[in-house]
Amino acid sequence: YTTYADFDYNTYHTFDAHQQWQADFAAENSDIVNVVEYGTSLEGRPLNTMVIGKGSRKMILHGGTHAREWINPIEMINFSKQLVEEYRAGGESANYLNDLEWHITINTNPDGYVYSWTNDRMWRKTRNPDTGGVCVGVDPNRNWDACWGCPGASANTCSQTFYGRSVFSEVETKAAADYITNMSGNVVGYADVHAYSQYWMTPFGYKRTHPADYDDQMTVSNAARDAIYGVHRKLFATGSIYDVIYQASGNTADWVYETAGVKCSFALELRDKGQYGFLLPADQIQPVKEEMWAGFTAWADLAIQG
Ligand code: ING
Ligand code: ZN
Repeated sequence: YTTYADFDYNTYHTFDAHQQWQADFAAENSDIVNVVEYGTSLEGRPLNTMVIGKGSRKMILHGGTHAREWINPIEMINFSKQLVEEYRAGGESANYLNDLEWHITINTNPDGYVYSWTNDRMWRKTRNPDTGGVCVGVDPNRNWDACWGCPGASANTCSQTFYGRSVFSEVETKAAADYITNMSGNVVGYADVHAYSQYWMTPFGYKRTHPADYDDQMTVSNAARDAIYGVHRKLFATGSIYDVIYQASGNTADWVYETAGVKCSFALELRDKGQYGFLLPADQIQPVKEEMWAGFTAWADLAIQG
């Protein structure tokens, strides 16, 4: 990391660089950006989130849940930066910060992300060694209290979808859940941002049944899909996690919908469709930024309207 002014938004960065960028971004924009610490990872790294904007309706974005999905954290950075730039420009898009308050976490799983840089580029899970089995790490997207341990997750510690020794065994998932629970109402939107496959998905993942709010969720999903498609003609599939991918129990989006009561809770999968997969070339960071700005703001437009 050199300086904030020299930060390269079109390449991938280490966790420490993300943290330094975030601190500088907040310092440069202290009227509208705050960093809130909500916990500490198992290996002692900060769990923190940027709080951006001054509206009463709150939107939450989680990046970096799975370590190897490097596109997600850098797009949280790019989206946050653009929100503030548009606010400063003072046009119509300034309303994304006037009318909403965004809680954006760059890396919800810092230990995993660091490990994907230092040891194993394909690492997905947390780095918890206390699994009760031979392998390290719990899938943070199977560890939540949403039919935890049901079909669609694994009891095998070596599995990529190992659900953990107990529900919320991971300090990273427990701290994130507590943070959401403690947010004083008015959370109108949530997205857990993953890669890859190009999906904009609703609950549920743990069961085939659609949520009571499915029609409203699909209105948002399809608006976002159409907006994304309009930018670079990348087609995102919409529907429930169960219908679009497979049964996945204990996942974050289901818990945020069912337990935290956030009506528009989504799970996204960014580019691509598998050509590069987790190793998405850095020259796609900019086009992904452009199309996800369109998708997120199509959603925000509906959230502002209520
Ligand atoms: N795939 C997701 C996984 O955790 C998913 C699919 C996303 C399931 C969101 C449930 C909720 O298996 C990746 N690539 O992470
Ligand atoms: Zn993922």
